[in-house]
Amino acid sequence: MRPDSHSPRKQVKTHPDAVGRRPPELPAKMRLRDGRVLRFPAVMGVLNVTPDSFSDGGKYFDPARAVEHALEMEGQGADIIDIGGESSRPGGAVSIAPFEELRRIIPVIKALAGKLKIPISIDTRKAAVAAPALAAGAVMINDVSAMEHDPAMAAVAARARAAIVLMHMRGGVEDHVKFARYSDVAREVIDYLAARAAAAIGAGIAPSRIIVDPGIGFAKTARHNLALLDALPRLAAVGYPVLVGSSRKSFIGRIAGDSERAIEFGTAAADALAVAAGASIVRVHDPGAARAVVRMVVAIRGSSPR
Ligand code: PMM
Repeated sequence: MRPDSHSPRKQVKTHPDAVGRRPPELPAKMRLRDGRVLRFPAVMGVLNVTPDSFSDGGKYFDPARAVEHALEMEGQGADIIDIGGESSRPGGAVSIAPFEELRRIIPVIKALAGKLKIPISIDTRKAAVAAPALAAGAVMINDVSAMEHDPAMAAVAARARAAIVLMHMRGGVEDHVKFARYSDVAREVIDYLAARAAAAIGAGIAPSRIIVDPGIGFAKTARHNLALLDALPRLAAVGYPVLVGSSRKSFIGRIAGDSERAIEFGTAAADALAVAAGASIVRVHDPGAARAVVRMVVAIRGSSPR
């Protein structure tokens, strides 16, 4: 048996510069508030407990199905599960009240907190949803509004010592499509995220718990998404772990082809280049594929003599 054939996860070492352009000063891991450690590059599995998300809307709206799917994603190699109760589907998302969002996600988080070995992230823009989700077992907040939608979010994150994803978008989840106008999209997004990270630190959130995300598909055309993916090394150089969510988004279908298979391979290609360019987390619908992608990138980047 080849020495590396039985335990690939253990065998892959993330030397500080083992992933090529990944800036050496970027953290190789994040310690979460419950003491668990999230090692980078990490795979975040998407669990949309919604009737209307764009790629899996309705599939996991039933709590039992949602729990089953999260466990399935853990088995496929996810390092973290991101649970969302409100869709942000471009051009048609409907904002919902916090009580409805809570009704969708709390039973799922409670059921999973005792079953999953990996951490749970809550995808919400609302402090009134984030706080009960953290109390139910989540350890990370994924806020697609970078804490701008709800001014109370920063205090909730700081008090709970939760990790927080600050994502770039313009407008709200209902109407961001019409704000896709930039003169230099990479510069504007990078400056925005640096400013939001500074605001988070000002509100008492530890720098070591901040993750930034260029918001692929949110107030972005296909051209903007590509420019941002190409500029990831510059975003990573700001110094915070970068999360990238390209998975199955419409620009991939437009470029790679719109068959299921083309979208799957297009997603894998985008994720591979993102990890090679310094992304610390890829947010995906197919953690099995993303796990293989991450292993390959880490192995290739770590193989060159330096
Ligand atoms: N994309 C979606 C929802 N939440 N959160 C972050 N941090 N980054 C993303 O790119 C992102 C997100 C929309 O995609 P989905 O409907 O497949 O969840």
